[in-house]
Amino acid sequence: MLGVNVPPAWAWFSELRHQRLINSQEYKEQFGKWDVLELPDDQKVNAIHAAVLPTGRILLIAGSGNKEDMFNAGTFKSLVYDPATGRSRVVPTPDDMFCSGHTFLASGNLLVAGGTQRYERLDGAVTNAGGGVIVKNEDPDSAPIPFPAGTEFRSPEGLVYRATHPFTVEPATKVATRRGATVTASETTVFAEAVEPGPGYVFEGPRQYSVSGVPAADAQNVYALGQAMTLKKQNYQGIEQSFEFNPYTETYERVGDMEFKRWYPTLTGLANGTVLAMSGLDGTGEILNGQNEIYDPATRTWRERKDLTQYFPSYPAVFQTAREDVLFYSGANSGYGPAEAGRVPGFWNLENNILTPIPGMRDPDLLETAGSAWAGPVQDQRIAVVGGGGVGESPRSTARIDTIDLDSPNPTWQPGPMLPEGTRYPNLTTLPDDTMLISNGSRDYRGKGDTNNHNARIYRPQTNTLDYAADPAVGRNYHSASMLLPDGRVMTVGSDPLFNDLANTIPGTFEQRIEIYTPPYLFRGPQPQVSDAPPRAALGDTVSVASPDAARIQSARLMAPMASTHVTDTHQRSIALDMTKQDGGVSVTLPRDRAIAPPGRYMLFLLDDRGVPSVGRWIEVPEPGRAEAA
Ligand SMILES: [Cu+2]
Repeated sequence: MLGVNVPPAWAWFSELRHQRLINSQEYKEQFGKWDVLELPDDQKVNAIHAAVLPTGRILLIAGSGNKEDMFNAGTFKSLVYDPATGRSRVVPTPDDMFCSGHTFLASGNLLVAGGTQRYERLDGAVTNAGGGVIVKNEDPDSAPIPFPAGTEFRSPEGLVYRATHPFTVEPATKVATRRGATVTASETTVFAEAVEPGPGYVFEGPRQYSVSGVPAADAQNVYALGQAMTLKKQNYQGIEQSFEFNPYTETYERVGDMEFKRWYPTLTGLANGTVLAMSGLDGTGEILNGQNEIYDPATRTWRERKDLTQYFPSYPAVFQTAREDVLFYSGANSGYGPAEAGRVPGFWNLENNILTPIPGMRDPDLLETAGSAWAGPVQDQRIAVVGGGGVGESPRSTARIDTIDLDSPNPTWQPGPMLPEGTRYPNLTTLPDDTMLISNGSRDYRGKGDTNNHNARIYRPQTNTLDYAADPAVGRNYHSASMLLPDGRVMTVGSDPLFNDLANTIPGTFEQRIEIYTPPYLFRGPQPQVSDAPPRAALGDTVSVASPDAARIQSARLMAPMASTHVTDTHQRSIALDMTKQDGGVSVTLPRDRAIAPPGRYMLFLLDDRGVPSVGRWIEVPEPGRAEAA
């Protein structure tokens, strides 16, 4: 046995040479360095969601972690990890936030919305016919009616289907008109399945059902409609629950439910501090057909924006632009929805709901599982779209990096450099020196056929060029994330391969190792020190930042903490600050515009003449008008 495990001498020698090379100062200064770390067994989580909290700690959310046995057991996990000490703590997780959406609020809380109501059932695994029904209530004067799981829907033929989950039916809406009033029945979509297995319960075409357990007073007004009950594949289903994770108490606080259940939604923070939730699969596994809703942190409630009806595939990458009422959809998304709908990038005007498409990107049919992010400071208004693959389980992927200047009078896609390989699921991390780390990903769907890309590059938006970076040791594809740490390093987590082997025969195991990248800038010399900085600075303010290294400070950036999942992070941004040197430090001026710097917690970095960043100092940018709270 020993003989089998000892590598041939040349392999050992070349490995030794490789180790000496990648650990040499010259190499690290040019390409950076990766270090793998492993948490104790009881602290390992399937890191599907990752966020940098304003305490400097990292929140990793697994929920059920893409493990159906954990889901069935109701075992949901989150971990808070402190990169400064290496300590971690499992925190109670009240619901299955697996494949939820999230973004940071002005308060520093992380809003987490949606997640998993039910795991998918593949073709052949469905025993009882199932489908969505719409429960209607035509009575505007009834109270909301709660129904338990198991509520029965009976067809005219006497076939019975049961609701798999509880639901609540709202009263109809009544709008006064000149001639009296118009009543619109309320609609609640519910998933139901046949009380018995077998094809006898399958049908296509509309049916009206009676609903069990309706209070006598509402009997005439409540009924259900359905289109089909089938034995076909049943998708994952979403939940409406939402939470704010409080980073100071490290607890989830339940807030108002969304109006729609969502699995794979994107949450985008808007300039005014509210949050827009888009897309996702609903409670029946159907992709939401353009129902978008807004979270108001002041009331902790959601409300549908009925005027905003744009449809997107799941986890769409939608960014707040410098124009307050205009969002930009990069076309990148993460995995559900038909090929022909909602795939073209463009500007979405929230005042009139018009989406102005901006075609012209290379490989426009390879945008699923692409990464996208602001390239350079957000004031440049340049978005980069990196890699991506074909729709669904396609083996196709692209090495494309294209950028677009949203501020140009006629925004058009510009070709950038190509990655070394086709790359689905690239992790994009904006660094304080205005470069972007592009790491990991795989050529094929979920790393099939052993196609993880063990490489990384640093993209320079200013010159539209790509630099080589050291190779990560761990391969990462689907369900992976990266984030900029407060000390200027980058942490990568997760990866959920479909298979573990080249022949695609061994089911994949979730990657639980963490890897930390130390960029070249941290090998060029000591980090400049920040000896004092204000905890708070309002938009337009000029504040003093004390530093014993002021003589060599050349720039200052505010970095929004990352909150990444499914290679989608609409919160990540770098904000350039105007800077002048003064006695014993520098003074920096924040932009005036809340579309550039939405209220929130940021990391303030000072960078020296060699591009070496300080350790980030947390600073609060309060909502306009609330600065005096300091
Ligand atoms: Cu997922």
